[in-house]
Amino acid sequence: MALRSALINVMIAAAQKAARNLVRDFGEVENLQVSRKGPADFVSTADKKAEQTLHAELHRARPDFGFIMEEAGVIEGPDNSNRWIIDPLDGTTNFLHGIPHFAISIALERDRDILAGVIYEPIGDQMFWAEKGQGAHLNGKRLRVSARSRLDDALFATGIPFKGTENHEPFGRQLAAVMGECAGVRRFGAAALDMAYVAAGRYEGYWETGINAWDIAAGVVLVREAGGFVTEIDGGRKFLTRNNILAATPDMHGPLGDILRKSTKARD
Ligand code: LIP
Repeated sequence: MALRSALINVMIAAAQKAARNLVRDFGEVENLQVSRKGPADFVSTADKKAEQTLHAELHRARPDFGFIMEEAGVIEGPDNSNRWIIDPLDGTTNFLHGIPHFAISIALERDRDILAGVIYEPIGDQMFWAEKGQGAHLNGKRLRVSARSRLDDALFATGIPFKGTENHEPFGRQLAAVMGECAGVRRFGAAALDMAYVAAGRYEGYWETGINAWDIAAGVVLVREAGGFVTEIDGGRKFLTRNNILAATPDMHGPLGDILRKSTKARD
């Protein structure tokens, strides 16, 4: 069993506390599916409640740290080198539709670098965590990215843009290019879990455009500590602010990036 630092213990305890209500609320969502209005308002309240729990727990443990959260936005703290980056419910659309694939994602950013990350998938009780220099873990098990080295065998994950988001047409070209080269492409609907699955060796890579920092921040340290590479699709390092990401094994990061970049140039 890996020895967890005090920091990781704080993050895990906060995630577990917020998850208890989220799981209860997920049970309610199933009852609300049949109503005409649907469970949308209920889910948005569940999301906010989870965020408030995470904020309260993490603030109590580290009162000086700042926050960036999906619902409440930025809260500055007196210590401006440390901030929590939080998605209280990643995979909201899945949750809303009664699909048990969602997670709580908590990252600690220190001096603009992601130092630690926890991604908790409460239905399957999968606690993914990583800390810089301490490895990536799933519950008690150490994680390594996949060793599959052939594109033909590679399974990738992505996010499909939807109504109200951009990049629909370029995404169509990216998908067409990638699907012709690999064993499959999955869209499971929770970016944090897509990243955690790359760290766990389940996918060889994941890419998405139009993505927010809170969806991917914890996954960055997980993938890196499991031996993978994380960049923007063009290879840049500003994935937390430029809304696009490419996370993959060392063998697949280059080939997947090449395919994605070529498909973007194809129109020009
Ligand atoms: C969602 C992601 C999903 C992505 C969406 C969205 P939310 O996060 O995890 O995979 O495609 O763009 O960002 O809104 O459920 O926290």
